[in-house]
Amino acid sequence: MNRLIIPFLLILLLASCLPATPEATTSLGAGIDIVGIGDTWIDGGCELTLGNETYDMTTTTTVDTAVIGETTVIYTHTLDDTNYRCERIVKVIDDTSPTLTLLAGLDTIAVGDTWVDAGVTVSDDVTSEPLVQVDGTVDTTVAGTYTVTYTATDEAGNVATIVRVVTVTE
Ligand SMILES: [Ca+2]
Repeated sequence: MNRLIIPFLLILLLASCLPATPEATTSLGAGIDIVGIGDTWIDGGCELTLGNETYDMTTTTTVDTAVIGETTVIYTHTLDDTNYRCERIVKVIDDTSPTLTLLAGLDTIAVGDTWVDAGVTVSDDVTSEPLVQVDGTVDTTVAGTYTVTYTATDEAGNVATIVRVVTVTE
């Protein structure tokens, strides 16, 4: 009987002496993960927690904020021959509206004269030719004040508007 119990107790004793493997967790630090093109990306880093110890993970990924797109930043840390990994996605977006400028025109006319829309110039930091929509009509047969609204939209959906005031006099 004892011959069986003693090895069993020995095994129990040995098992309780083995160090428990601590649970590994990684946590992303707060950072700015959506950044406007040309702006600075602030890396919040990633921390590895192993039991009661924390380690700063490192990365060799670079984020090019001059280019629209998505980058997966990979953080790693090697400890006791184990490689730990953590990642975050950084998006570089166009968050700037196009710039609209009114071109000078003859915007005060007499009833019966012809009004010619001088138009606008438009530019954008990313979209080469943003779409420009023109709203508003000028009735040159009726005296009054009219507005013409130009709306420019870049490929990212950023919108800018500018208004031209046209006066038709008696
Ligand atoms: Ca833009």
